[in-house]
Amino acid sequence: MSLTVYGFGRSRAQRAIWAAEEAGITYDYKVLNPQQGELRQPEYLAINPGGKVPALVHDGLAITESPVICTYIGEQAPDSGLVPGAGRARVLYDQWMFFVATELEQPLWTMTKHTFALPPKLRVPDMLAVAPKEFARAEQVLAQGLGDGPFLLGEQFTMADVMAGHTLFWAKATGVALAAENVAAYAERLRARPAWQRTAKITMGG
Ligand SMILES: N[C@@H](CCC(=O)N[C@@H](CS)C(=O)NCC(=O)O)C(=O)O
Repeated sequence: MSLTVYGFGRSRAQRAIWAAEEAGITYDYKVLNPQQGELRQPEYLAINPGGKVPALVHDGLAITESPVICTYIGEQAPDSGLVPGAGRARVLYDQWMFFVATELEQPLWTMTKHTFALPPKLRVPDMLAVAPKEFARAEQVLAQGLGDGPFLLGEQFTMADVMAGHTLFWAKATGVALAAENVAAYAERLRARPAWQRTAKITMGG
């Protein structure tokens, strides 16, 4: 049975689509419209009680949280190397997956929320002074771990690069410049990947 990814345009669901494109697996993409309340419909809440995207359904199993979805997709293509098997490489992979979700992404999410995602009366302007500093600190850690790369785990591209790449594209879209030269070059290297180019077309039409 094929996989179904739920998402919309420029969202974390792009990570799931990018992952599926890298893995070369067959999937359906169901586009939901948040403006029309489609994330809050009972049918969707039964898949993701949080009413967020991405969600993945495969063989009756509903999965949420983009890093977990990327790993699950990579494991459908076990010979791809997209997800390392148990051992040291897997520990480093897990470390980067968590780092992106909890350290690198959070300041960007804070900026997004306090710029437009939250209703105006809940926005706290001071957050916009703190978040870029937090991002810069996390970017330094990424820069140090990446070194000469070309990828986070060295020569092997993995789903950790999907998570990191998408988050760096998000930074650029938010107007946050990448201070570290190796991180900026890494982001452009990832942007040029055919699987990301296809993802951009599928999710944003270009
Ligand atoms: N931790 C979740 C975050 C998911 C998330 O916040 N998704 C946003 C889009 S990027 C969403 O669906 N927002 C709609 C809403 O909050 O109503 C993940 O990484 O998958």
